[in-house]
Amino acid sequence: MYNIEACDTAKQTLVGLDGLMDMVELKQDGYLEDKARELTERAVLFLEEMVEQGGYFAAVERGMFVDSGLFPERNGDGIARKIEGGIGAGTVIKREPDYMAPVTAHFGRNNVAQYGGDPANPSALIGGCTLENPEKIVFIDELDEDDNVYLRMDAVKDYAQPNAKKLKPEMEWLADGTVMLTLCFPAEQKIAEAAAVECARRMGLKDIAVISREVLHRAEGTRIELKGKVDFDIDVSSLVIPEEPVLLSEEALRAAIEQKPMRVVCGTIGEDEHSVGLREIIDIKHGGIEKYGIEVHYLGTSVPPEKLVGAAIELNAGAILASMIISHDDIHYKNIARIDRIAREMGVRDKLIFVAGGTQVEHEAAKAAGADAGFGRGTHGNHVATFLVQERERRSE
Ligand code: B12
Repeated sequence: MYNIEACDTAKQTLVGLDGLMDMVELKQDGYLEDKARELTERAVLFLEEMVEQGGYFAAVERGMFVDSGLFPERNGDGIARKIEGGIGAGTVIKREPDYMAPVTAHFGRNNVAQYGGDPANPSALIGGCTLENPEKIVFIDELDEDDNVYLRMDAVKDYAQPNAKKLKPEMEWLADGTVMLTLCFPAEQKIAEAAAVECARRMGLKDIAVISREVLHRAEGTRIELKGKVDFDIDVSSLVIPEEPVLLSEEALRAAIEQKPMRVVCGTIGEDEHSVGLREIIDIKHGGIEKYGIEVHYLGTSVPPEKLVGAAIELNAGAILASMIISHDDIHYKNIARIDRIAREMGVRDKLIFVAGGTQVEHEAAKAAGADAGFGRGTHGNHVATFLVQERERRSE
């Protein structure tokens, strides 16, 4: 769980580096090209010397590895380990002559003959091993009356899926109640850390522990990640879960557009370069609205609100679709209001269906800001196509 953010960042970078090789070129000459052959020769020399010295372990003992010299030059700073020393020394034990292993899966000599066993069926000597008779396995957990698998599962049975009636956040174990918080303070690290712990305490978290502390630029401050526990449950039946929208069928959508074609203009707005979400909504290959015959004019990314409305007028479009993923300083809702205002000033607001969308766009808030509808995470092309067709119908009534 704690690594999800790291994976997201890696994914974000990967997506962001799309087309990298169109801009960056791997050099065909220069250091790597010149040295590749020479390094291979040095590696061969290195291996030859290892053999001369008596093999891998002898080479390790003599500190041949991690020496910073360019082999065969040596700087004497390699890491050396004694063949007979270290944590593993003395842990490999020679078998006693009377050693016996009467198990089926045993590789090598089972040594059962000395006890009257049959080497072709070694486990027969003990009436079959635990692979053949799993019921012979005695689980350690069951031997511990106070702490075993069944007791642990019983303690959290109300939270276990499927159909758990209660929920608790978790990071480590089922229903451990652990939550993670990221806090940033314009303060030096010690102060920031203490402030973060105090915040978590006031938020009611228990067992608070700081996970990481990252000093940003001095002018910015310190970012703290911490974990803590909540001691309450969420009763699933008390949650307000939005109802699934009723969607028009694919045939109904196609028929509506065929009967009365629709043209839309769209883009990501302001300074927003996040285009993946909008492409999902429009592109035919993602099941976007093009699929139903809607004519889409994609204006690209970071489109100024004026340009979006202007293009809608110029193309005589029936709707504008604006994507806004970035939400700092509520810029998404501010841009919705801007588009609405410009469309009003240009006298076309009532002719245009205005749909806004983005990860943090909420339907009611988008409507309050001036859009006709707002679509958030998990939206698909058919949600938007259904709204467009139904809204057009409603307006013509
Ligand atoms: C990929 C990505 C990028 C890529 C974008 C590549 C591209 N061509 O799109 C790159 C690397 C360029 C990028 C840059 C930045 N990013 Co970024 N990025 C992401 C990331 C990882 C995924 C976004 C994504 O593609 N989601 C998948 C799509 C399918 O989902 P979606 O966007 O929500 O879209 C769905 C719905 O929202 C809806 N929808 C979306 N648009 C529309 C429009 C309409 C009309 C409708 C109806 C529906 C709709 O339908 C879609 C399908 O279901 C998110 C983190 C995350 N996990 O979400 C951060 C994230 C969005 N990025 C973020 C930030 C801060 C940035 C940068 C500012 C980072 C920086 N300091 O440089 C820059 C901004 C660049 C800019 N000027 O826009 C923040 C935004 C925080 C916030 N609160 O605003 C996020 C949340 C990461 C984070 N946790 O901090 N990013």
